[in-house]
Amino acid sequence: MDTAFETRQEQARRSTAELGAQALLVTHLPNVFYLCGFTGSNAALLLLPDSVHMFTDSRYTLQARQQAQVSRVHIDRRSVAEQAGRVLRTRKGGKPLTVALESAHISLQESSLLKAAAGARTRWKPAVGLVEALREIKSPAELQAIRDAAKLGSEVMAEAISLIRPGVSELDLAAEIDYKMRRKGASGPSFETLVASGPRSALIHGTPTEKRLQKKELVVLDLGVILRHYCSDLTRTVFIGRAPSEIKRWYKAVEQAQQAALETVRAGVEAGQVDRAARLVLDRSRLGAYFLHSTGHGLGIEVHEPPRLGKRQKQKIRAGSVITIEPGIYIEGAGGIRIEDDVAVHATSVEVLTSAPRGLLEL
Ligand SMILES: [Mn+2]
Repeated sequence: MDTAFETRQEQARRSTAELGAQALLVTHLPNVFYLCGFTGSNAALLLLPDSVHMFTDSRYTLQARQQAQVSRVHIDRRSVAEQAGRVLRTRKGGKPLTVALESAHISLQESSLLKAAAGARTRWKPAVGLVEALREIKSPAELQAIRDAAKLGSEVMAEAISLIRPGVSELDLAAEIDYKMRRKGASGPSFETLVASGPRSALIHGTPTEKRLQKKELVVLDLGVILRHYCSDLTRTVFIGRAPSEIKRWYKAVEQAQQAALETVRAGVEAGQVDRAARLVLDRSRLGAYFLHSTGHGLGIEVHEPPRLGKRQKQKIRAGSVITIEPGIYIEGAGGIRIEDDVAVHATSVEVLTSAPRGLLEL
């Protein structure tokens, strides 16, 4: 077995024991991938004290054999939860077993099937964020994948900005962005590419429409790529034409808020402190009321994963984590401005992974 997966499975067993359980049922696909390398769209992983079982269906017979670093792959028509329940029911030994279950990642129906199939000899304990906590600390290979994804995303951003001109539709621009990332080797976008122009830029998740870009408008581009299974996430805001002084003032405030957060983030600092550093700058510019989301989030196999950089988050930023720093303001009728970069937090330093220019671009 690949030692990276062996190590992760051992760590997951340790966290499971700390929870007071002897086994872990993993139903969140990014966690299945993290623990055994399988990338199929239907799977569950059962980590028992001395074996690891993965459940999927016949579409993945060959792929599971190639990818899954487990003791045994089960291919069956039944749902993966039911399959896991049956393995638990038929296991040897008479003692009851407590199984930690990813309760945030199983449907009510699957959960009923699982519990019925496992029978009374199995007890259940909710496990929330157990594997995610392990995923927070990236290995050198994981960090390199995110670094490369961030570099690729930055290149795509530079090319996308060069395509901005009046008359181009948001959908056209988004399609070019997605095409370019694939041509550069990405397996796809890490989330639906956002292009939002004019008043639409005030929509925090402004999915592209047929609206055409016009002179004297803000344009927010938010894009991310998946490369070797790891995500990047990058946002830039540009103005078409010479920006009025009010837009310049707003932009400067967001830029300074991001700078303040970047100067605050380091290993051991409370996540909330990073958020508050950005918020304080916007509050002082009387723009705090327009900053409607948290300052950032973890980045890895998923584009949004722990830690969350919200104002009340007491959790400490850990060395080895990769996070986004992305303050923004959204003013109804006028538009929105967001600047987002990805950073890797090392023991004694912080590395900015994205490289597109941060200042206001007036095109
Ligand atoms: Mn983001």
